[in-house]
Amino acid sequence: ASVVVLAGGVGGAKLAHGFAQLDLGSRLTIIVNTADDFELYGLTICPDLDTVLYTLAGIANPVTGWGILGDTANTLAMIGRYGWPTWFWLGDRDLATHILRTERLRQGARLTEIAAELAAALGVTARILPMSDQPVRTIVETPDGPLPFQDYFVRRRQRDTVLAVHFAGIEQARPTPEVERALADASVIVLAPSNPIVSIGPILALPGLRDRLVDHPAPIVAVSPIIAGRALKGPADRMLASLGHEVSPVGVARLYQDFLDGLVIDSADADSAPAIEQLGIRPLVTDAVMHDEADRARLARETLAF
Ligand code: GDP
Ligand code: FO1
Ligand code: CA
Repeated sequence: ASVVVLAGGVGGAKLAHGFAQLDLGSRLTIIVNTADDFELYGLTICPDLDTVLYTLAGIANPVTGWGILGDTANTLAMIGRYGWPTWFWLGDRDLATHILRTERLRQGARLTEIAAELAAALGVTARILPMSDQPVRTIVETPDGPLPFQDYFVRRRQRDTVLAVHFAGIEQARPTPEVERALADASVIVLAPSNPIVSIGPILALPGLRDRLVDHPAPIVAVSPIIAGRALKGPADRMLASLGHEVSPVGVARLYQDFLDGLVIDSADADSAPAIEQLGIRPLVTDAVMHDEADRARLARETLAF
């Protein structure tokens, strides 16, 4: 089987790591959101790509889910001494990734090639594909005006009410040839339990991509990031609510209704199963919380079997 996982950062990386433990080798492809990417100190930073990379390489910080285990922040401290803003925590080792990525982009390499080089160097056999080689940037509309995604998420700590979300550059962006080929060859497509609006949303918004899923012959299964009316981490629950969606697996199912065959939900949401079936989507009720590495592999295995 060739498995394609669509993912954002921390939540997506956890399930992707579960699939990586199933020994699929290069038959596992993870298509990663790049709309969180941004530029800081002249460097191109790709948080979701790096989160997936570090998680699969086994060097992710287990507490935050992002960044590198045991990283230090001497560079950032010096940047602060120069009086520059330091609200985005960049570790010294993590900075190596951003420096080399930025240099390779300057040389004319595609983000896809760079992701492959970094993954190979860290011994990752799964294919980590940016959703696009063209820049897409999430903009969050708030009562105080539009905010670039990381300003909303990190600098302002997701405190602003989200009135709307749009993806700057999405009309000019394209799924990469590698993404197109992976989707065409997929025998199963999994939507990781990532934020439906700002992690999965940009991938689905790429021109033509959603239609590919609607027409796809393979089963398409999602894992709900919403459990018992809440996101396990981050603003997905508040974001869904303020954008007028039901904060439940049923609300998630509705967002993917036009192409989704199955939805994995937590036992805490077993009462949502009939409403999901009513939408023409098969529910699988199981333990959808990934506490440790064994949970990740178990959830991946159950999702694949489903
Ligand atoms: P980000 O890019 O770092 O914000 O991460 P993602 O968008 O990939 O994932 C965020 C989502 O992951 C949140 O909405 C969480 O509810 C969800 N999440 C995190 N851990 C788990 C888990 O163990 N199980 C499930 N089902 N969802 C999870
Ligand atoms: N998230 C934070 O909440 N605070 C940070 O300072 C922060 C730094 C950071 C550095 C590198 C990286 O790859 C990710 C980082 N993240 C940080 C996580 C990331 O920006 C967000 O989790 C996602 O983009 C939100 O979807
Ligand atoms: Ca993200």
